Amino acid sequence: MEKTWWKESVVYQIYPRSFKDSNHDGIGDLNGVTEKLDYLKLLGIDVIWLCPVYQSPNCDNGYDISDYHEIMHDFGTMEDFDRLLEEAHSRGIKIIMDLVVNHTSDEHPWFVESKKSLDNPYRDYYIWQEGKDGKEPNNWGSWFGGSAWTHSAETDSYYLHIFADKQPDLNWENEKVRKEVVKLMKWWCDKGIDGFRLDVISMISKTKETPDGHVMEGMKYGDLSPYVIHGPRVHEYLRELNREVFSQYDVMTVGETAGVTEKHAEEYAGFERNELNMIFQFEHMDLDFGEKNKWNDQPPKLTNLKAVLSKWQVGLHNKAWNSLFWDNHDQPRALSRFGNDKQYWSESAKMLATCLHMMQGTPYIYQGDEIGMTNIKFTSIEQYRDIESHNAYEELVGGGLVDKEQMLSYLNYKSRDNARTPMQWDDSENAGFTNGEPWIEVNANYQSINAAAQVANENSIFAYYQKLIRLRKQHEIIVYGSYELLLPESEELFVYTRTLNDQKLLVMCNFTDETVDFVVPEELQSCQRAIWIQNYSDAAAGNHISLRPHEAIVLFFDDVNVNGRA
Ligand code: TEU
Ligand code: CA
Repeated sequence: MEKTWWKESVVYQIYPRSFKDSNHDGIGDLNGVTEKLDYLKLLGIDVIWLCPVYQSPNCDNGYDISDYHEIMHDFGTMEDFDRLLEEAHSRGIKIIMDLVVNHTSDEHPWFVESKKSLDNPYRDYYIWQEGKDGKEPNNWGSWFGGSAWTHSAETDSYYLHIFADKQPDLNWENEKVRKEVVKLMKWWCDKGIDGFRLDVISMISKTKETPDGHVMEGMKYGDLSPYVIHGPRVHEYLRELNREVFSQYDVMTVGETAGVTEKHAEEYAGFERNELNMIFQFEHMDLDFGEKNKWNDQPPKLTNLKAVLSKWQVGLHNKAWNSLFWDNHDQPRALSRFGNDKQYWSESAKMLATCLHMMQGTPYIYQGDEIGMTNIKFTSIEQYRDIESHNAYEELVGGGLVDKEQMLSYLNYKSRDNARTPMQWDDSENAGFTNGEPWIEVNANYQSINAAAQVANENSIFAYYQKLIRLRKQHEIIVYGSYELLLPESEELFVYTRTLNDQKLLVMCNFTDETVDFVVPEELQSCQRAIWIQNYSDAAAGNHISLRPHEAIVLFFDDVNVNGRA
């Protein structure tokens, strides 16, 4: 397998609005990120994924861009950005930009022009259709609630928006749109950035036909996914971007591709495809979907979680590259979702990190996970800021489909705002995030859960992450070794091996609050071994191991004859 820097990197995702507020207006900003670069250096990460910082009216916190060449006022100026990039580079940290080119803001000048008249030069930059019998062109529902079509009075027609009505979809069929995207991408690359995280890039090509979508029972709108995901020309477009931009610079690209299977992944990110370096798949995030799509409050079964992640590990080996993540700015906190964020707070944070970081792929750490941040318990919809949460509440509670209490329980478990509460830096007021009024409430647990306490403690979750990152840098087996799942039927343990030449890693993770016994596979029992990392202070070294609640142990075996016995 070809060795590349992005395969060997650890990425840290920053949601700038919630990271660090340098001027105390309650909103995190670029200077705040610059201030914390030394913290990130200490953690040991290689790359920052910076969520959108472009000018935006913020209907969706920056995922609605109104100017691709300006920095959002809340976040600072282009000079601040340039300084951040320079300061990051001087510490050996790269920055990849989150870029949203499936849609723009409705306040982007292209859309302002486009909606004016049928013969405006920008008309075909977006996707317009005539209404049907005075109503929307079809029954498609937007992913953020309501119809996916919004009426525009100027021309008495409708524009498509997969997301909010303030996020009109660009028309990639139009060559001019593609040229604009190439141009703006090159502009950022010429500035010296190190790559892109491409927002919903699997949706840029739509089918020509736009029939009604399937309506799930009890729902009002039809499913548009079959017509907008992995559309007929998506790979042609990506190869064009690769030819014109990505291949011209030393950049990494990761595509956000909802709805991918491993087969799709090979198409988007296969080593020989010249499209993207890697993609985000969401199968493990979607396992707890219920009758109301993502709105649910029941965690998935461990066997299902293991089956999905293992399928991706094995499926992409030697063909494409995995992105490893437990959460991001669109997901609840991993520790609250897959671990025990109370009784085994520290153990399960470390266990989850072990389980992820020992797999094959590029690990992504979402801000705050390295200090054990948890979901927030809001008791009223007013405390939420997220447009998706508000729209869902209105649709499900307002529509009489779910009662209030139930919906709050769903939101407590699943809302995106769980990941968007301010980063907890120390135990001072507002967790050291701001001296002003934070744009969203700080989690009340900041007095015990914060970066200062973590950095000061050599047994902290933070210290554990440092060690995981160091191990990855020291041992190729973690990056390049092949993967095999053991005990697929266990609802308690997640155990797998990694193999490179005659070396093996045995990764053992207990996902429960109980002690669970495990026997080291026979072919390894008499091999020389070393404990690489463990989340209890004393791990058992024998062949019969009692894994304590949320215990994780990684054993390394050398001189293993991979075909059989040692
Ligand atoms: O997310 C796309 C996406 O798939 C989301 O709808 C996701 O399923 C949802 O947020 C899960 O709750 C990207 C960005 O990551 C997200 O923040 C944006 O809101 C969205 O695109 C629109 O740009
Ligand atoms: Ca600020």
